[in-house]
Amino acid sequence: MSHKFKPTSKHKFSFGLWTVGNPGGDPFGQPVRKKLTPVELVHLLAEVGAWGVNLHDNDLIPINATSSERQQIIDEFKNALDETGIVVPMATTNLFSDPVFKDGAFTSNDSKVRAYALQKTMNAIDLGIELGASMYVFWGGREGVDTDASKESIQSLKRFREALNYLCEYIKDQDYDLKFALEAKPNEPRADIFLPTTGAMLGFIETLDYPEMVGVNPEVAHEHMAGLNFVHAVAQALDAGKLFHIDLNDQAFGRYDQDLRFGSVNIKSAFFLVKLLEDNNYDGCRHFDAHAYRTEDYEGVKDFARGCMRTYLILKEKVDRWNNDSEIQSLLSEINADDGTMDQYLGKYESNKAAALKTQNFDRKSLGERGYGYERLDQLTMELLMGIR
Ligand code: GCO
Ligand code: MN
Ligand code: MN
Repeated sequence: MSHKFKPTSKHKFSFGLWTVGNPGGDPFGQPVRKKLTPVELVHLLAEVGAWGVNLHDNDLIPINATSSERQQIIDEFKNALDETGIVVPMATTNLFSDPVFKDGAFTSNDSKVRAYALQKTMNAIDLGIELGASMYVFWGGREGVDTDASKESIQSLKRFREALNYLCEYIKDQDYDLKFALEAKPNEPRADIFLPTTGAMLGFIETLDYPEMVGVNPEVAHEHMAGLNFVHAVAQALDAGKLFHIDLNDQAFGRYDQDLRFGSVNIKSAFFLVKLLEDNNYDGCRHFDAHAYRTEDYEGVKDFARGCMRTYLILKEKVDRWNNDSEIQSLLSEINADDGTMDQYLGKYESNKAAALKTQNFDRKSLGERGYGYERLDQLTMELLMGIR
């Protein structure tokens, strides 16, 4: 592999323990890879050149571990971090695997489950802080329904809001330097998950007590599962100053949750995503929430992880090329040509502006006849992506 696309710490490439550690089980078949320990996974990530490792509480510490087992696991894990230089930028809670969460966690109809979910999350936040995390992700995997008979949806939103407000207060109380990132997904494992898209999360955040502490963690696959344009979802988050974290992977539209290697399905949308992030100087983690094909052994898992980062860096180079391609850029200036005559009408509303605009005559017919040149622009983009520009 050429040196040119070598990941470095400045790229902030991270993987979850659950991603490279995914042993390849699926609803139809057994795991196909032996489970590696968190320490082994940290070494694997260091070997492929990653910068960070993210984790759910139970990726590191089994749900039934005793406190002395817990401490030993943490000590060994911290040693591996020190040895490799790998950091823990993000942590999260597993609120979906154990049967206790089969009806959700913060939105469960059982108040004991809701209280347990808060307790488990506070403990997992403490763990994240101990490991150095500054971002905390909330993915409400089971915060939803299989039938609307089961939960009243406004009440569910209230419960979810109450839990997040509670946990924001906890962060303030403990004086932790930690932000929350909410991750939307439309379905799987529930038939319907509440707040199914990044846009829905952005609206919800504004209803919280401390909206400044909370942003989003959009995931490619999740927006694609909803049939939406991921680039637009991320743009809205950036525009709102709410892109706190991002889950990169890939996903064919209309399929089950695939978690494929970044850029392996929709190359053009991956390109425009990287362009959006890089052009806007996104400086958060670039987290790959994906896993290797079930056909792979651990050499294949390393190929998968290297591939995610390499594709990102190749696309970043393509973005530079696109931004400096004289034909593309001159076409863009033609498309956006502006003689300034409309400045008197556009921009912020003023009543005299509006009055003047109402008297302006527009040649609607010729405006409607204009060609925008997007076929040529897109073909140039595709040729650049296909490697001949
Ligand atoms: C999924 C989700 C998860 C979350 C993870 C971190 O589809 O299973 O993407 O992988 O990102 O639980 O919160
Ligand atoms: Mn996912
Ligand atoms: Mn995710």
